[in-house]
Amino acid sequence: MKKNIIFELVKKEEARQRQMIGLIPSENHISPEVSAVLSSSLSSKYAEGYPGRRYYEGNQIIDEIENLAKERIKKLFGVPHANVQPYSGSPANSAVQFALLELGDTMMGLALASGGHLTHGHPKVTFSGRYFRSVQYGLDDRARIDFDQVRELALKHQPKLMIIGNTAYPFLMDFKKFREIAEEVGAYVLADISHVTGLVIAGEHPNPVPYVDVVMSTTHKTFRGPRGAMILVTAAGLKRDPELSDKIDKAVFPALQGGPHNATTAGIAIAAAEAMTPAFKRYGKQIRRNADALAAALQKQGLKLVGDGTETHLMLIDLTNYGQGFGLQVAFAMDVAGIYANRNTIPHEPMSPFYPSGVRLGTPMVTTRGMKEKEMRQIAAWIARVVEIVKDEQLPADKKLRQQFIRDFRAKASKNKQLLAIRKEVEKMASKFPLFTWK
Ligand code: DSN
Repeated sequence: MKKNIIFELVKKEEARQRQMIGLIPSENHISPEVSAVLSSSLSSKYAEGYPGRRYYEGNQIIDEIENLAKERIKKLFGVPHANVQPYSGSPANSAVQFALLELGDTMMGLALASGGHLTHGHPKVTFSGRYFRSVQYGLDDRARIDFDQVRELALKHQPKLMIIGNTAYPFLMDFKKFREIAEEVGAYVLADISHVTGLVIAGEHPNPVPYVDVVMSTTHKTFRGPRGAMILVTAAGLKRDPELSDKIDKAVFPALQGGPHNATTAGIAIAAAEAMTPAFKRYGKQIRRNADALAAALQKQGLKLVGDGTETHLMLIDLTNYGQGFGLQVAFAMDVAGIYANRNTIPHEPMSPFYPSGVRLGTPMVTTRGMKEKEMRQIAAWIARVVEIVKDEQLPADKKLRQQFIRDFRAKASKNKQLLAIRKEVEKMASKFPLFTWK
C-alpha cells in the first residue's frame, strides 16, 4: 500500500518529541485519553450555538459533552460560569475585550517586552492595540511587576479593563494588589493565567478567582489539555455586572467565532477530570521543584537569569553578558543539541524580538515525562556547554549582514560535532522517559 506522507510525518514528529527534551514553557504532552478524543468523530459535527440552543440538529451528544466540560471547569475553579468554546488564547482574549469594551475604550496590560502577551494591548500589530486605547505597564528594577506604575497609569488613564497575565514573566502575579488598584478606577479585571493554570490548581500559584472578574486560560499549557481556551466568569464579576456571562458568551459566539471544535471540548472535559486528581497536584508541585532546580543549576553554571530566578514554571536566560541579540544562536544551537526552547526578548531588550537577547525555558513538558531534579541539573549542564560552544557567534553590528550571518551560522551549527555529541547524550537520557507518565 502507498505510504501516506502525512502519517509518516506525524510519526516523525512523535519521534522528534520523544528523542528531544522540550523546554518551551507553553507546551506540554497530553494524556492518551485527551489524545484519543481529539481524533474522534466529534470533529465531524457542527454545533454553532450553546447546549440546548444550537443552530444545527443532531447535537444531543455534543450538548452532553459541552455541559460536562463546563460543569467540570466550574467545579475545578469554583466559578459560576465557564465558556469552553474559544479556539485558543488570542481569540479568547479578543472575546473578553469585545465583550467589555467599546471601540476606542482604554485598557491596560503588561507590555510584551516585560513578559506580557501581544493580545494584552500590544500597540500597532494587534487587534487589542489598534481598536482600543492601550496603556502598557512594565517592570521595576527587580524585574517584578511595577505596581506603583500600574497605579499611576490607572489613575491617569482610567482604563475600563485591566489585564494581568504573562507569557514570559517568571514570577508570581499578585492578583489582590492588582484588584485593589482596579477598584480605585472602577475597571474590570481580566486575569490571563494561560501559563500558570496548572500551578494555580496545584496550589503553587495564587488563585485569581477571588480577585478578578474574568479569568482566561488556554488549555494546552500547564493545564495539559488540548489546544483551546476557556473563559471563566467569577462570582465577583457577576456581582459587579450581572450580564457578564451573557456578554462573554455572545462575544465568543456569534461575535467572533463560528462552530466550536467539539473534539477539543471533549479533550477539555477529560483534562479537567485529570486536573482534579491528587496526581495532578503532585505534577504541579514537581513542575515547581524542577523549575527551581533548573534555575539554580543554570546559575551555578554561570548563566544569568532575568530577575535572578523563578517562582513559576518558567525562566529567562539573559545572554547580554555574551552579546546583545545572542538568543537566536543559543536557541538554534540548543535545538541541534537536542533541547528545544525559544528565543525571547528580555526586559529592556536592547535588540528586537527577531534577534532577542534571551532564551525562555520551562519545566511543564519534562515534568510530564517524569524527569526530576537530577535530570534538571544535567539539562543545565548541557545548556551551559551549548552556550560555550557558540559563544563567539555574535551578530554582526551591520544590520545588512545579519540575515546572511544567521544562514551561515545555521548551516555550520547543524553540523557542529560538539553539539551533535551533546545530542547523542540527550537522546540517551530522553529515551528513558516516555512522553506521558502521570497515570
Ligand atoms: N505563544 C504562547 C507562549 O509561548 O507563551 C503565548 O500565547
